[in-house]
Amino acid sequence: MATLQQPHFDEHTALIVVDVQNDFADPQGGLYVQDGQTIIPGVNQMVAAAANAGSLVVYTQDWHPPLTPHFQAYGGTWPVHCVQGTWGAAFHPDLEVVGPVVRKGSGAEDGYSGFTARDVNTGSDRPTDLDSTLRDGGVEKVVVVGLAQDVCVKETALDARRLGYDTCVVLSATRSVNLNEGDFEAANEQMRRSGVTLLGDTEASG
Ligand code: VGL
Ligand code: ZN
Repeated sequence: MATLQQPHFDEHTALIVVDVQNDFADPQGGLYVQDGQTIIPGVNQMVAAAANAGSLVVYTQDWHPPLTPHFQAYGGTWPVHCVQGTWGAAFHPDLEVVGPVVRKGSGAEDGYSGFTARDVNTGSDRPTDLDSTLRDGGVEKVVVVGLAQDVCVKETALDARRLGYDTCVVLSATRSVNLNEGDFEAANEQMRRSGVTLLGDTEASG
């Protein structure tokens, strides 16, 4: 039985919706995350709750060039996904989009976290607009949901902690890729150790 644990939203809190795009959330997507589409009603409920409470709602969008070392064909880890301007990179049509969008991974980088872009050749990080968008909005606390729990949700939550935000992930509104067995549990452990609060039903996200 899924427990419904809703985070608290107020004007110092932001909801970060990570990569709810067709390639991750549609079974026909290039990097479909098992059951990815099933989080969307819960995410939309949180979007509504956040908007009602005056919380900023920010979206990240994985946004790759067709040729990137992020993809298997060019030395990376992943099948082709979220190529700029394609159907797969578009937000899932059921997702309520009511706030600013931060695109990531658009250069020669992995771009897992919504806060940073990492160049895969040099390993150096540069910031996206996300941190300044939150700071300009007076945000101190972030709630992170979306896809995938063990990749971009995790990296975004870890960066949020590193940057000093009180950070919570609602696991029932995430799903994991599980490239390797146990990635879901390992991601939870890493987030917990870094001071990220985990809410929601963990079983439903395995
Ligand atoms: C993601 C793998 C590659 C994600 C993005 O959004 O979690 N995963 N690129
Ligand atoms: Zn990607």
